[in-house]
Amino acid sequence: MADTPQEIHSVLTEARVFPPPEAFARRAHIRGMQDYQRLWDEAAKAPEKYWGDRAREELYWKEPFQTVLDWKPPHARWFVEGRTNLAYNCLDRHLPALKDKPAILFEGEPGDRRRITYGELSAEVNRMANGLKSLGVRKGDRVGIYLPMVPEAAVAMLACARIGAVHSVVFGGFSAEALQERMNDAGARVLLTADGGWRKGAVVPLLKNVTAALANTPSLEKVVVLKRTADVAIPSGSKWVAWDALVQGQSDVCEPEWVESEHPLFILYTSGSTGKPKGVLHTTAGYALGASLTTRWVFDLREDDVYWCTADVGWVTGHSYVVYGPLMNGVSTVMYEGAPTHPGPDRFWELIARYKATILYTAPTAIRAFMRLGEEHPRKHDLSSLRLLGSVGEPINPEAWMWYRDVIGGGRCPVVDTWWQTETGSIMISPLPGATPTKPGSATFPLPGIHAEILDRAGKPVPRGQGGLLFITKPWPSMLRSVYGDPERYVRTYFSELPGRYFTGDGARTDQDGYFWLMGRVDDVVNVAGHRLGTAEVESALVAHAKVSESAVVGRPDDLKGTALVAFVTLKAGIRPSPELKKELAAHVSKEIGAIARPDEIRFAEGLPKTRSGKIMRRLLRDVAAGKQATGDTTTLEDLNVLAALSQNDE
Ligand code: 7RM
Repeated sequence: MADTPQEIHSVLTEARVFPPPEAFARRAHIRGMQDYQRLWDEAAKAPEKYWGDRAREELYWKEPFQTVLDWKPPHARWFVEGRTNLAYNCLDRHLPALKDKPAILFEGEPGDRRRITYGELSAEVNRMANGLKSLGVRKGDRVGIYLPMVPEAAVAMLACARIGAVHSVVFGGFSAEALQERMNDAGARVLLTADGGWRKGAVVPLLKNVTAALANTPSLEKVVVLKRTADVAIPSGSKWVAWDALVQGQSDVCEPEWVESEHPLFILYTSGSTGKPKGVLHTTAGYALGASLTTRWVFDLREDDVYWCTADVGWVTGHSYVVYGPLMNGVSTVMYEGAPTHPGPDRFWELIARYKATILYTAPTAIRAFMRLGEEHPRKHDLSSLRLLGSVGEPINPEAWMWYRDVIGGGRCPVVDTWWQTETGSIMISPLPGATPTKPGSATFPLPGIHAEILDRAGKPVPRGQGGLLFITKPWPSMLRSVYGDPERYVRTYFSELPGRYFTGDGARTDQDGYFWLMGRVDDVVNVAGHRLGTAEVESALVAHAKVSESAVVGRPDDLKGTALVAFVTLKAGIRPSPELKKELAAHVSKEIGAIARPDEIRFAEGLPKTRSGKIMRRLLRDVAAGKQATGDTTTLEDLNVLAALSQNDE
């Protein structure tokens, strides 16, 4: 947690504005700022009417709800007494109209392809739901999912939702220990996994990790194994079940479990900066409403869209925007198993051309990696099917935003920079592409019904232009309900900064036009000679330099200034590190932002330590910069070697 309640100085200036293309706006769900404003005002004036109306329109209800919201801060219950089922909302209600429409367009890393229609997906889900029941899984039981990005991951999630079981997806890149910890915390009875998955031409040894984890997972009764890489055999023993054998012979009819709105839907673990991961708990109806509505509005979905969100189902983005949001809206969603640059640097662009994807939703870290590889790769492919681009996961620096818009979007596609969190369940702050004039690097405005406020530690709104802490001050349907098994941690982590108001952990500011600019985690704020700087802005200035690919800026204790700025920089392909270049970069930051932001030290690095979902782990870099051994949780770190290399680098 940042220490002092002073203002955070904002140093980023970005003046470009891109209004929605007229032709786009004309056909959009929300067509202008007036429409947006009207919805926002309506929601603010009568929130329960607003959310109640949306919930009735958006979802199929087996039993109508009686109360829209029961809010006893910080505990919310939404759509009380209603009953629904999320799998039914994703599948059954679209049949028979969409029976033959592709629900999932799958491509494996080795190049294998499957086109799965709504009818087929529905049958698969029902067979697995019956299979789970045959293993004794009942409503409320926890089921672990540890799978590669294959359609069966979606089948597994939907099958759980169908029978009221609570899924907990663990990203396939996590280790045996991480899996074990999560299965034990959730008390999972069954684990759905695979022998392996494909990544960068190699097998991810899922089954090996599961076997190791099983040494200490007392709650797990059964492990169901999908054959994907076929490089290892399923062990023998009564715990082990072959996926095919489980679903074969099961009926493709399975009556949905009509669960109450607040029935738990899933647990998803998210790492805190210290200590054990938090099991973020989401419940059924509120989450479903958030995912469905934001997918349609933010991506301005049309029936014929081919929508591709590149996130893994192991992250919340994969839950809300690969599986549940698109399927509730009846569109075709692309699912790709492997690495973005395998077998070549143009794999993504080849996929877009092949599937004629109309919407691409990916992360700044991927965009910066593509920038580094060069324009020639996307230029080789026909990307003219694209009509909308989205970004999520980190602040996107204006440089990357412009590149995304120009090179990938051909200058014609709106870019939506979407801010949200595992805890928020669905997108909170984002442009509506037919309405909002965008500014490169700004997530623009909160969606209707979302009360995002930038406050100081005393709860006082900070003036425009000044940085502060981002809070959500009113409950929203897709908010987390608890930290699984640790309700006290829920209150402490999210509602103790200012009681009754949800603290995001992020810093932000608004500009003179009221646009929101996210400034990264509050822990990533540094105090240099009395100025609190959001490191994201210094990074943004560095990345704007033609030779820089990526950067991470952290503070190091300094006797004189209190904190000195240390910048870790990776260079674009072909650029050689040199002492002159360090000077050039330091001068560049001074010029762009001012002398207070001039890095005291610049370190060139081959790579930066990132989480497996691509977020830079500045916490670890702070230790490296201070010459310390990295401390705290490193289980989410993508590549330990990167950290080792950084610690040695002291030229
Ligand atoms: C969806 C997701 C949440 C944290 C969040 C922010 C950062 C995400 C943006 C962003 C700036 C964005 N869930 N973040 N999106 N920062 N602009 N558009 O990423 O739980 O894994 O992470 O990610 O710090 O608090 S998450």
